[in-house]
Amino acid sequence: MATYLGFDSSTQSLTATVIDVTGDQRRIVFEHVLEFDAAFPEYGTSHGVVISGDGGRTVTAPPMMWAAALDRMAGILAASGLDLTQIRAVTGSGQQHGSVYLAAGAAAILRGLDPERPLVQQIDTLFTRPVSPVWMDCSTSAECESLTAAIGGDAALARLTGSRAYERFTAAQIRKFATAEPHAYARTDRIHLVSSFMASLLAGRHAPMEPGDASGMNLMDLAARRWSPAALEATAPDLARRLPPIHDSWSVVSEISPYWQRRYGFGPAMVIPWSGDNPSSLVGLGLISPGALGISLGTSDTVFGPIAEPAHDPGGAGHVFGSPAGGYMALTCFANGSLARERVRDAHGLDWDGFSAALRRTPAGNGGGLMTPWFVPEITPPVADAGPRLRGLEGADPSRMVRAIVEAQALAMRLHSRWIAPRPSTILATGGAAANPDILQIIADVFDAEVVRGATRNSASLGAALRAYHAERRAEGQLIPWEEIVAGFTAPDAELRIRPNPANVAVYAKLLPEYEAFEREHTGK
Ligand code: ADP
Ligand code: XUL
Repeated sequence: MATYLGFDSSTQSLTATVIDVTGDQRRIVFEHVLEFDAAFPEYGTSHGVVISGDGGRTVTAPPMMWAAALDRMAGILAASGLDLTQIRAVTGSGQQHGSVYLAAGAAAILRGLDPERPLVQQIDTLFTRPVSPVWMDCSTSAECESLTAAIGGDAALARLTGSRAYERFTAAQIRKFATAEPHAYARTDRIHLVSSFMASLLAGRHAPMEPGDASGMNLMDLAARRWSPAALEATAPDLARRLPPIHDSWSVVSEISPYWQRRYGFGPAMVIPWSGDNPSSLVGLGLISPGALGISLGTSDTVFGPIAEPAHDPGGAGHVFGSPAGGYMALTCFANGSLARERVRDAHGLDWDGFSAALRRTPAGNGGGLMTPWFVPEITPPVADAGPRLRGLEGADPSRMVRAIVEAQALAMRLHSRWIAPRPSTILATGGAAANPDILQIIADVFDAEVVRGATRNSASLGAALRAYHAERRAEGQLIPWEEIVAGFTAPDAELRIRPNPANVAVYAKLLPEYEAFEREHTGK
């Protein structure tokens, strides 16, 4: 048997996927999701994070919880009946941008983990900072300004690193920590991303980063795929020695450490560097050739696609990352994704069926009513001052409010993804809310494109399992083209193919410039 394991340590959950590629066999043989809030109530998270009292700007999560989840998931895998000795390679993806701060003793602790005791009992001295700032944090505007000034402006920083400065990106977060807690920073020996932290736990040593997730830091020279000395210098003192090296996405870190082999029965599987959740979804959706477009409706909503050259968003609102399949990917991220939809759903006492019924009951265009979906500070376009803005919806009934949020999100996605793919003919949807065909219909109508859904909603962990397969074969001297790697796994769900409705397409073609003007009116840009 030849099986490969992929994880996705996302905002709200840890997912594991095992694929079997024995002979002509190509199937998913294990898929399991652990929701952080429900499985680990002792960490006190809500939707996987802890939001501070400063207007929701500081958002963190306990890295210990992610480690506990990895340990628990390994136990579930061991109890599943799968033969873990047959897993040849393992990798994963993490929510992007979040950072984990480790002390000098970390390498010895990782190396010496005792298989007789749970992971969390052994790693409490690992951290110099008990919390990790995550992608929802937007408390670092001052740090962004100083980084931008040091590099010579938004355009210069975007040319160098793939993005202008963003609050959630790791450079600004590291700078804030180094300034606010200089003693803890001084004690910090290694700064990991969520992805490279999780890979380090599996490898029993400090794992490298790879270009897919390292490009979400404002620290990597995108063209050279190595740390930019100028960006490091502008961020924090002595940063170079605190960052892991950047290795190819398909390199081999090491064998999975004795802890996992002895405690759970893994064989000597190769650990491959973990990537970010969006780069991993790119692979898990089979988005290999430029022109293809994916939409992930997870905690955040993201629109992304592979691109051949590291082009930049002329509007300055998007990012260019390295693709873990080689080349580059373009991405636009919206903070107000699933949680904003849930806000509207809950405000009107609905469940998802009720939410969907409201979408079916109301006409495209919502009778001219418009909303901006900014329940929390927004990334795209940048809006610091949270609160949805309304036009023609004062006193509207719940159904129109439901339609307003989904239309606003879809219009914003279209508006801010034109630089990636101006007229996509097909969109691959994934993430929790891709379960909802009525939401997907509005996306199809706004983009005038067919929307299909990945065969699994867990495209990031499937992407990781596929990356493990690719890397292990490559390490054994067999270079399999990506089209072949993903074949049989990423064909869209045959049951669901949502075609745009021409009448609605016409309504949204007219509404798009109106929404653009409405957004501008409220952002002043
Ligand atoms: P992440 O990977 O960011 O942790 P997921 O992709 O797992 O998040 O998506 C979780 C979200 O999916 C939940 O917050 C929920 O709002 C949303 N969701 C689940 N089912 C539905 C549905 N039927 N309609 C709309 N949204 C849904
Ligand atoms: C992407 C982003 C989010 C996180 C969490 O830039 O911030 O999509 O990766 O999913």
